Amino acid sequence: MSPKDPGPAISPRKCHGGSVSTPLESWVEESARLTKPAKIVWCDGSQAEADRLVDDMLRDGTFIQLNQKTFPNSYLHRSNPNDVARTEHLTFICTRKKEDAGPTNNWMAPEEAKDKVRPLFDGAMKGRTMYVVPYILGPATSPYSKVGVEITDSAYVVASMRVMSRMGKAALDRLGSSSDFVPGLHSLGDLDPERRFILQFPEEKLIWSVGSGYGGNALLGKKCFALRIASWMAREQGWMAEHMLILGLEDPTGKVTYMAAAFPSACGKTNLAMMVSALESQGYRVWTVGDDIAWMHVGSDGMLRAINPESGFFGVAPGTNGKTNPNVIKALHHDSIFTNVAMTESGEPWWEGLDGDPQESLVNWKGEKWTSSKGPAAHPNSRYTVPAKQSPSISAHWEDPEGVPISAFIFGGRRARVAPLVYEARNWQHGVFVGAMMASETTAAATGAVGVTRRDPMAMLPFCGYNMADYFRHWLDMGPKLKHPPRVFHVNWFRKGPDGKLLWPGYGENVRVLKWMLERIEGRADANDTPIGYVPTRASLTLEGLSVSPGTIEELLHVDSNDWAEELDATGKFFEKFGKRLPAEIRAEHNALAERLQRVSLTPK
Ligand code: SAT
Ligand code: MN
Repeated sequence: MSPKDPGPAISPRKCHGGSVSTPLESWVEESARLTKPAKIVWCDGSQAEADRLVDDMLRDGTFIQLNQKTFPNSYLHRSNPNDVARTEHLTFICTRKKEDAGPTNNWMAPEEAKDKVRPLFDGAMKGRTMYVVPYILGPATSPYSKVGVEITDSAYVVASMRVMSRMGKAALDRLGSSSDFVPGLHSLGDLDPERRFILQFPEEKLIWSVGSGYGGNALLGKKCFALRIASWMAREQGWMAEHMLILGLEDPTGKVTYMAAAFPSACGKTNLAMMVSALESQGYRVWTVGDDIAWMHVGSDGMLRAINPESGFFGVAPGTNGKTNPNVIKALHHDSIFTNVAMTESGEPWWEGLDGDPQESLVNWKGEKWTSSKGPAAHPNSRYTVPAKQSPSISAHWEDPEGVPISAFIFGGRRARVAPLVYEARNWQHGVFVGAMMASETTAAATGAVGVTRRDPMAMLPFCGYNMADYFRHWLDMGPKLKHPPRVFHVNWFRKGPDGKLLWPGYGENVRVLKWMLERIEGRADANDTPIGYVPTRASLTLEGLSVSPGTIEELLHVDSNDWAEELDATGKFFEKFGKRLPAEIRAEHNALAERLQRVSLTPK
């Protein structure tokens, strides 16, 4: 360190009296030696601290004030235009053995990864503030919650972590002088994609992220910890960390049945979790527990118990409006952060699909005066960040320490063809296979081509912190540990007709499908036994008040043997990647489906 650069004053915090450093203090010290910040701030999560951060960010342009009458305490952040989505090709699982990361993850050996990326952290925080952000994933009093600490030089990340997790003093209190936390070192670096790396070290439960300030790359509690590191922990410890929303479906008697649903990023998890039910007048309501991630343990009652590790929603803005998600529209009118949306003349956030046509007076997501030649005004992956408790749909049980009991798993994705509106798996093992063969068309949530169908088992392809063959094994093993394993369903809201139009209206009408699931769970709804599983009979669906023709319903429920034979082929090729590590049960289910399809195609019509 040069004489001009005395380095930061360490240990501004004396919470444990003695002079021996806690593991947290040692790690902060070590990180400061590497990144050489001008100053270190330990975040306590208080309102005063948040206000100071906002002032700083308004001053340096990181935050732009929105209309404080209609959007009090809400701000717009514009990320670097080269840094607007997760970068899966720059995301690595760093395990000692390559096979432990598996064929679907990018891999680097831990020491090689550190040698490569350490120089990018060296001096990266010179002249910047290093924030130490302690956070709890999960309700503060839950035995299932876990502590993480993110070190970052981005004030936007701090403000976002304050919404998305229980950040600050509560986390330090829970941690005490223990070493039981997941450290995550983050620096914006120079934001050059050539020098951007998102590294997970699951064996030592460590995260390094450099070169991106965006969402899942930078809010390390989210995908890096709550999914990649946690999925590894969950297998070690016998629980599940899944890319799932959690909702409660209330029936006319007031009974609430909880369901968890895995869809890939930007496929409608937030909207489903926060749905205003089209059957509300019949007594069916949806309550939100979580919109993105579920941590689930075997409860003492033999049910799978789910907590939401997060405390906010980081949702896709485009397409969100008073019809598609009225609850979030109500929630985001205060204390919210908007990222890469457009802004109206009166300083309100705007995005495609909000309402009306874009006005010429808009400023687009890059801060330029918008014209139609400039493409969408809001980036397709622009986001709102909203505290969960602000949603009118938030469940009274969303912070229950024991979690809510899960009665159904729902898998789904965007499929223009093949997958029917809904079907139910035959049993747990078949359900795991249904999840394992999931596929979806890619979205703007990650960089790369949009609309390409890819296999995305359990919507975990970008988030599983270990070999997916072992992940399937873990899933198979979890079922028998449960007295009441969740029933497994698959949905597809995105099936299209020959004219290319969506067949199903979606959004609030999706409650009709949830109601069918509930009635299956209760043994009351009919289904046809098809090669792929149980598909509703037309009569078993509640369709009153819906203007969808009987022909369209038939199309929605149709199981086409040829399409499925192709699907089976594609799945088979995907499974081949895992070689001998693929559990025999998955192979057996694959063969059984092939046989059932064969039988149907041989049956005279
Ligand atoms: O940017 S995030 O990874 O948090 C959003 C998503 O892709 O689900
Ligand atoms: Mn997600």
